[in-house]
Amino acid sequence: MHKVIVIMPAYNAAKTLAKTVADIPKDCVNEIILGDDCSHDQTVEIARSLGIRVLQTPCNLGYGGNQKMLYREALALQADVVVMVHPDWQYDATKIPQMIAPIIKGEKDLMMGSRILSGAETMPFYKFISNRFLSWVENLVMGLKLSEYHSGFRAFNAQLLTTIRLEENSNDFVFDSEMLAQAAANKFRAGETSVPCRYFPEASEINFWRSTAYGWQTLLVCGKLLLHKSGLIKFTQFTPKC
Ligand SMILES: Nc1nc2c(ncn2[C@@H]2O[C@H](COP(=O)(O)OP(=O)(O)O)[C@@H](O)[C@H]2O)c(=O)[nH]1
Ligand SMILES: [Mg+2]
Repeated sequence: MHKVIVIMPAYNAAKTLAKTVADIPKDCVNEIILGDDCSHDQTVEIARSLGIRVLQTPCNLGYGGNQKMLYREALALQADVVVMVHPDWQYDATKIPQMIAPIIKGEKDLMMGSRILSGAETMPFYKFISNRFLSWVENLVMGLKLSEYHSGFRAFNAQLLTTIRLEENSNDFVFDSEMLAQAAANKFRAGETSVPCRYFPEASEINFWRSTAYGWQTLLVCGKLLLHKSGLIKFTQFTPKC
């Protein structure tokens, strides 16, 4: 039996957390862990009332810092598969069985829930265009053959999570891009499944300027990976843990 743990990096997710947790199919998930990054709302109280495990960052670390804490905890709990989903109810968590099936069968090491495959009709236009452009660059550099690299719904096996150097990544949003670059550098097998995405007022949406910074930082990660792969400059961030 595979142990499946769902992790949710949360920041002010009080309005959407219960709906996200309700959608998680409990029959194929062993544990749900919420990481709270010093939210100003009732996220922690609601998580506790839902009976899920709650971790709290000592101070506001950022989205990547929160995820580092969560992957560490999931691995300490002997997870075989870790599913990361945003707690803002944007991604359809009922799709967890489709996300983890190729990992459990041993065919893939990581799976992405793709909004592009599901049509992305609801995605704001500027996000759609930048997502398409960045994903095109990332396919050229990382070669994971994914329709998108920016989904907030991902699944990984424990071997990948114990091989890549998560601790060397940013504590900010670009953590997600760095993780995929590390997976590519270490030749892990990636797959994807179509996941509908919702855009609605209570969902968490990083603003235009933070999205722009994330885009540039993602391009920088691609540049670093190109240098690393060419052998011109080796970055330990992309090497496996021994
Ligand atoms: N630590 C931290 N987490 C955040 C912050 N803003 C958003 N998040 C979390 O990161 C996830 C992704 O951000 P979000 O705004 O939803 O970006 P989107 O993927 O473009 O919708 C959210 O679901 C939140 O849980 C923040 O300022 N700090
Ligand atoms: Mg969101």
